[in-house]
Amino acid sequence: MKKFYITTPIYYVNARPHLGHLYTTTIADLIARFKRQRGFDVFFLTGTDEHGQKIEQAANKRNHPVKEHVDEVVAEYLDIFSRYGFSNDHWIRTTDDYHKEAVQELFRKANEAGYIYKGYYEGWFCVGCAEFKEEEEQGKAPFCPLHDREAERVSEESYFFKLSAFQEPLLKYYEEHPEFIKPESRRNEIINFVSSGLKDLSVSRVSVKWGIPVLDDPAHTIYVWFDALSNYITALGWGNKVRSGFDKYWPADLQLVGKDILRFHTVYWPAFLMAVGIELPKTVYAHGMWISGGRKISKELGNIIDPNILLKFFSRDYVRYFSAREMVFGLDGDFTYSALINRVNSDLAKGLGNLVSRTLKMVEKYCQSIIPSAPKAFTSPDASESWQKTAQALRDSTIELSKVFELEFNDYNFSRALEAVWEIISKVDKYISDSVPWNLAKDPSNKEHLDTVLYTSLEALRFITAMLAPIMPDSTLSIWLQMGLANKPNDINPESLIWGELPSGNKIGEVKALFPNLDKDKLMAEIEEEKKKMSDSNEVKPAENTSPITEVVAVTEPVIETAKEPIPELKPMINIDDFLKVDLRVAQVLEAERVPKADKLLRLVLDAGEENKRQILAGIAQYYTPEEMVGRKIIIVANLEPRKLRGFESQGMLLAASIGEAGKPVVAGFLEDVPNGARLK
Ligand code: ME8
Repeated sequence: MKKFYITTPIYYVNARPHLGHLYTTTIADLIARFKRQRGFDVFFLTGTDEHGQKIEQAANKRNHPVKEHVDEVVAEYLDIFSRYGFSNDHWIRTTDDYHKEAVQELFRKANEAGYIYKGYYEGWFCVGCAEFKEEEEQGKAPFCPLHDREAERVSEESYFFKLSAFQEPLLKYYEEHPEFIKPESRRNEIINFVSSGLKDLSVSRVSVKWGIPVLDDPAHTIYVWFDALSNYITALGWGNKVRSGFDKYWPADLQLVGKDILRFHTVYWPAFLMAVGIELPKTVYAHGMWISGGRKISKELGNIIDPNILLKFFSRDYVRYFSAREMVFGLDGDFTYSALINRVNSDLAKGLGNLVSRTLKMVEKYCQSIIPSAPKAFTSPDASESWQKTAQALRDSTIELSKVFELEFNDYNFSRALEAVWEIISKVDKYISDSVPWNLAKDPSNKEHLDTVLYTSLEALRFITAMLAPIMPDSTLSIWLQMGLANKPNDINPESLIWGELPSGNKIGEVKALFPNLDKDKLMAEIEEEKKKMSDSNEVKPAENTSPITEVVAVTEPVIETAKEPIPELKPMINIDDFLKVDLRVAQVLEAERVPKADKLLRLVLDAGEENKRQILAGIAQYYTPEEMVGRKIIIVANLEPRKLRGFESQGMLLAASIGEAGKPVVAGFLEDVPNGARLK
């Protein structure tokens, strides 16, 4: 049996879970179910990252003992995740004894192999990122745009990991294993980062008490990322006897991460593994970020979307479907409740739900709830009536599109995979409407034709339902039961479905409405009300507002920061010809980096659909990290005369809203996917 080991990041317990954590776990769950359905022996791991200064600080702010604090937040994660019905095989906590023991062993082995030495660290540390930061201006604390604050000065004795020794081996590995970092744009970003040089990494802290002590030198606690990354092997029993499965499941087949933590997973993590001679994971895939009000949804920025609210108003299948369909995997996506409601109404209520109910109701009405026998169109070589040909054409395109679904899903293009399924749905809908079965039913001599229409539609529905099972496990099970089918759609491998094997003679189950149309205005008002209630009575308050880690607050949607600002004066009128001179284009950020000695500038390398890449310099570095920008689709003025800034040529200009007196930029983008190079007019 083929195995598939899939992991999510383990989440920090400094604050409550939010949509972002739910998203990565949802996508991992879709993939785990998809693989299980296709016969893989899957191991799906998720869990919590519980050590380090950030957690210690969050507990202190609440005046809670740290262990009590982490237990409370973990309980909340477990509660939410179980209500979402995730199918993970294990939940790792880095405070579990087996994990601690194994991390010490990994540290010891890396030391034994000569990759760890003792030294003195003098520099800057961002507690939010749990990352040491480069000093950009001498003596000045680097500013972390992700956490909206300055890094802290650290000077203490520390163990160092010889990361510098891995620059060449890593570059060689990336070269030889192009599938190691996905998507491609991120791979380039990491290759550039590593090519520009790697410094040794401080991997212990004496000033942080909440961590795993170094064996034989317990004054030092192990750096939280060394501790956290190891979870992917300790959960399988590496370095301990409590867990098992390392020989069976390692190396991981897919490690899903948000793009915010890709560097840790594709530079530090493989270097740690290389140091102790453990095989590297096959693929690390970085997905994009959910954005709200123009910024990444994050507990630090206080613009989170609460999974409790989602689950109160939307079924988990809705959230799963929306996660897979709305966000182009790998790119950022804007989250709004309004878009979620629109998706449910258009794709589920009007689309899938309507097709299921109209088909089954006809079987109820015209066939006394019994599935008709397989028509000649599919059993006899000489079925040559035009309506038989139409049924065969629908069969062929269903089979064709289910292959597209497989290919796209296997490539993690979930939205495109779902588009293929919805293409089948609209074809079946059209087929039913064009065949006018309610007219056929008026004349008994049309029985064979009528049965063909119903059987063909049901058969397409069987294919659709099996394909959608990993994405919407609850609704597909319900459709399956309504169709009177045995087994569960989860247990059916869609690749082995054979058209025409829908068992005839079966009685269909009770026909129930699956996806009632949502009353948007009413629902939006109720959500607003609930958000207010939740922010008034937040039970678990892992971090308080005074903390540098801002407390979780529900946001009104979208956050319009400009609401109370004076609107800038209108510029003099131009005519359409003036406007048409400006060539605005869609471009995707392939690479992004800070410009040395320029606080405000990011250098962006863009794909604007042209033969050559473009480079532009954008004054957004105080508000956007390079990681946040890579992968985003932006709008540029493509025909602006090039100019030189800090020694680099800028070949165009990025469009952004300018907010407040400080002119804070909010980069313009799109809610839908758009091709690079498309013109705006
Ligand atoms: O980084 N959109 O934990 P974390 C989509 N403990 N996904 C998001 C998101 C958003 N706006 N915000 C968060 C840590 N995520 C470390 C990881 S792994 C060894 C240690 C998701 O609680 C996304 O997967 O900050 C991101 O990488 C992760 O949550 C960060 O979670």
